[in-house]
Amino acid sequence: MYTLYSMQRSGNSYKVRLALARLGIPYKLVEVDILKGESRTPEFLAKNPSGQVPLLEVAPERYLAESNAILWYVAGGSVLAPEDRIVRAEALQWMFFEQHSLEPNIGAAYFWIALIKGGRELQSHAIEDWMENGYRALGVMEKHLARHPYFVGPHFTIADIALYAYTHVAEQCDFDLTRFPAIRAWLDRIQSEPGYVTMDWQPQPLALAQ
Ligand SMILES: N[C@@H](CCC(=O)N[C@@H](CS)C(=O)NCC(=O)O)C(=O)O
Repeated sequence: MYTLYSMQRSGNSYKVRLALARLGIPYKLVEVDILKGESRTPEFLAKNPSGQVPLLEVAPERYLAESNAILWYVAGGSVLAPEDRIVRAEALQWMFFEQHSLEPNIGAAYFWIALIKGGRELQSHAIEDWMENGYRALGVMEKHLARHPYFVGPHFTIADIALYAYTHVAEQCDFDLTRFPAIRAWLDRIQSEPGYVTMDWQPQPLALAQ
């Protein structure tokens, strides 16, 4: 059984919980509080030298980091992971976009504004850039979603999961989504997907690590 090292309020960790829930894959969940430095202990760094969650133990002592790589691994062979060469490349295109245009801006704003007490004041110099670049990323997504129901092909895939994680909390960190109707409709579509779970959801207690 997989062991997922995750933090409940981390969007990157939520991607993996959402995919595992949708696929009905059981796993052990280990909560790592990055705010208490739990991802920077020698024990954790031995598992993931980047000192970050999510981290998936795929087999004893074999660890996989990077949320989007984990999504490809857990969803491999399922309907969530496109196999057709061009569709797969399109999924990768959006997942790279998520990592370089969305997560560093909306993810950073979410972390400092929604999770860290006093974070808004501490990061006042950076917030303007995050807002400007975050809105630019939302604009790109809006254009695509105005013409397509999902990011890749006609179905929900891991590309949607990757982009959903931080977009669905954007309003918690000052982004106004009222001017992005296609994004809002897509958020609603994802929430009505079978197996959808919220960011607060955890697997059944039996699956929780001791
Ligand atoms: N590119 C990585 C980013 C992972 C990441 O930034 N994780 C954050 C939580 S969302 C973390 O663990 N931060 C703790 C730290 O850097 O010390 C991914 O997609 O998994």
